[in-house]
Amino acid sequence: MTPTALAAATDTHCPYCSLQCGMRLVPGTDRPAEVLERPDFPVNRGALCGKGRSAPALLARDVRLTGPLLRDRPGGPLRAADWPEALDRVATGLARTRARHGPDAVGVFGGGGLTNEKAYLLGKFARVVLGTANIDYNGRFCMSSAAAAHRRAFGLDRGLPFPLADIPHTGCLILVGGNPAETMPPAVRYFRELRENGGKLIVVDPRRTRTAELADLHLQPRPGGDLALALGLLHLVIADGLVDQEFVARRTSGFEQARAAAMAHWPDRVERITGVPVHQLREVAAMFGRAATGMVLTARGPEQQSKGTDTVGAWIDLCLATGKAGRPYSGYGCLTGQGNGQGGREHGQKADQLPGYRSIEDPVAREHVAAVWGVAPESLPGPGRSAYELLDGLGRPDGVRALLLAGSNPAVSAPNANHVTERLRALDLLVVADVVLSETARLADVVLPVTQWAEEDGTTTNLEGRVILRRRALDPPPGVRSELWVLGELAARLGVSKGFPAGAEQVFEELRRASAGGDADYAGIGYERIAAEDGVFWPCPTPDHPGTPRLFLDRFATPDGRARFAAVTHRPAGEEPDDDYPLYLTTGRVLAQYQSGAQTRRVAELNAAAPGPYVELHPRLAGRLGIADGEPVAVTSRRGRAVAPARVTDTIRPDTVFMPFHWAGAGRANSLTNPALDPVSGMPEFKLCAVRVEPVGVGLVGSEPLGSEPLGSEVAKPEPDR
Ligand SMILES: Nc1nc2c(c(=O)[nH]1)N[C@H]1C(S)=C(S)[C@@H](COP(=O)(O)OP(=O)(O)OC[C@H]3O[C@@H](n4cnc5c(=O)[nH]c(N)nc54)[C@H](O)[C@@H]3O)O[C@H]1N2
Ligand SMILES: Nc1nc2c(c(=O)[nH]1)N[C@H]1C(S)=C(S)[C@@H](COP(=O)(O)OP(=O)(O)OC[C@H]3O[C@@H](n4cnc5c(=O)[nH]c(N)nc54)[C@H](O)[C@@H]3O)O[C@H]1N2
Ligand code: SF4
Ligand SMILES: [Mo]
Repeated sequence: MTPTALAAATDTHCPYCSLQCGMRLVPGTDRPAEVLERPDFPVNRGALCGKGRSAPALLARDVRLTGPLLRDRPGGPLRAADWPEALDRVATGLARTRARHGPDAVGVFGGGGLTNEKAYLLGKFARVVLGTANIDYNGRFCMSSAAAAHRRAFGLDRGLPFPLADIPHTGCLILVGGNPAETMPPAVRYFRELRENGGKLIVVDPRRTRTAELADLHLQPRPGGDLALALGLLHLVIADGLVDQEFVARRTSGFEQARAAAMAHWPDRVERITGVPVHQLREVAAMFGRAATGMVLTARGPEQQSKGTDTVGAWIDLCLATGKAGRPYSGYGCLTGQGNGQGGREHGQKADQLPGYRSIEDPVAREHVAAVWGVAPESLPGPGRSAYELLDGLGRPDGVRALLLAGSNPAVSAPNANHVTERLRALDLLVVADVVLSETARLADVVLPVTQWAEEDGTTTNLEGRVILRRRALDPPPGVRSELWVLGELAARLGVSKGFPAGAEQVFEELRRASAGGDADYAGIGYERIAAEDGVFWPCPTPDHPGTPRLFLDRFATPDGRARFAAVTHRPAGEEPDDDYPLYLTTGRVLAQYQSGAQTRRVAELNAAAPGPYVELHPRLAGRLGIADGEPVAVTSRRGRAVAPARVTDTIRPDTVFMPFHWAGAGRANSLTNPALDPVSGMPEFKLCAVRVEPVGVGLVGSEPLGSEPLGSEVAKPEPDR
């Protein structure tokens, strides 16, 4: 049986990445819905990747949760329950923990895939109903270093300060640690058009990716080399007289300190640190420094490091020194990742934040938001722990003991995942709201099945800062509820009967007021307007304001209007290779799988395209280790071990191995990763740790421990359709 589809075609957006490609859904024949192109939507102009095209498979009942699940005793099986029982159990459990251990012993973990409405209400629920400081979300693992650097330099964090459509018009673009050919395929068009227009594209990646293949020049540094690389380029543009003195004097502050720091990063030294030859450094410095306009874009490569914030700061410095910011077709930008990776970081599911990208420590912000929420400013908690710190503390005397988790699957996606799984198991109460029975949901005491993308209205904010509208296209299965409704029911059971409406537009109307006057000001944005205008760029303070596709053209968002240089210097990673663990491991994505794989591993055609984990290694390394292509290899770090087939390829550096992180079990990359945190952003070091690689005798594979997932047998069949 398929869900009831509304008769007409519905214009909406993809459930996955931050491009939020426009698509049209129509009732399906052998699927709940069919996807049609929507050529009129400007971001993707009809193009979709295979994930977007196959997304309706997620709506089928055989892959998803259709009713609440409960565990009656620790270690017992999950069984079907009805909503009143499940909600009572959650409310009682949260209240009991709060009464025994205080409000901060109750925690919330959200996700950057949640709509603005869900993220906003989750933040309000944590602060108003639970009174806890401890709410954070998976965006901490995503773009938090770029966000921190953005705020430090420009006083404001919006991933891209310009629309993607500006990219083809810049003179020289350096893309640092991003692989959009696999992670945002429809966006590749903008990079191709840039080259067709005569602009230069430079890609920085330890692997020669499909994206690097498109570039005029590919720099292939060691993982973690990005900070030194940026400083080396800054050194060269200064030495070669390519600094835009007039721009630096008029629109920036702090250049002298940054210059002094860069001078310690002379070309030979940078070559030694990064492995990038001096002649390439000179070539890039000249190309970028001499171009009339230029952009630097970073993605997770340089950001997911324990020095991610400083690294992004150094790349911003390069833009500022050469006058390539705050001007048309120039600037620094971050390619945000998740479907609502931008909006999800603005409206209060972050530990230190209130809606509108306000600081929870700012008395004026507290007063404004408290007034919208009808509570006393003093009742709002202060800042809580960042994502990994929160997970690391689960079940400990001073940590969170009851956790409500929505929109993330940390048992697969968190760093040091063996340890995180152990902490999740140590909780007194774990409540997971999800669409599918993810690896994390399998660990839960209560699983709440929620509506997804095509089944509900809601807004997301794409990587450009464009607020867009997803329209409900079909009815969810009867046992499934929106988390807006769930939060309202829980609030009522916990004594707060007002302020948690189940209607998305009603929540958005309140979000508009809560964000008014903040950095991310949505006050002038309404559902009808979004639909009429193909999205509206924030800040947009009033209904007659046109929105802001381009930021910083007149001034930066700092108090004095000047962009701030970051005076930073190279430092090693949290862990560097040594005799015991002689290789770098880096991790990332493949085209056909998404994130922890909770959704895409349930889609047959995506699984066919990317069936399982693998370890990419260079032929020279493979030869030295006696490993043949396709043979199982064991990768060991100080934290754990993973086993997956070798993929031998000369596209990777010989000192580095790569694993995608989309799978659970023996091939889980995060069994290995290092939770060394960036001191400013709290970002863990997903992009490098030290490992040892060995062949595994074929006979031994079956006896490998299955990582986090011995639980399948414990889970009773989900409740049948009602
Ligand atoms: N198919 C697919 N698309 C996705 C996602 C997905 O899971 N699957 N997820 C979405 C999300 S949430 C995000 S955040 C984005 C991520 O989008 P990207 O940042 O493009 O993806 P990654 O593969 O994580 O990393 C990009 C590149 O960084 C390189 N890299 C590794 N270490 C380093 C380093 O030290 N320095 C440099 N310069 N580069 C390095 C890797 O080799 C990789 O090619 O993708 C979004 N789109
Ligand atoms: N080694 C390594 N690890 C990484 C990374 C890396 O590059 N390397 N990248 C990191 C990055 S950038 C990210 S963004 C994270 C992502 O990793 P996760 O946070 O695990 O993200 P997803 O796998 O997208 O999990 C989202 C979950 O929410 C569910 N879901 C979908 N829609 C809804 C909804 O509306 N409501 C609710 N309640 N649930 C919903 C999905 O079914 C899924 O189970 O992984 C991080 N981990
Ligand atoms: S690029 Fe991203 S938004 Fe577009 S179809 Fe693919 S996953 Fe969806
Ligand atoms: Mo991400």
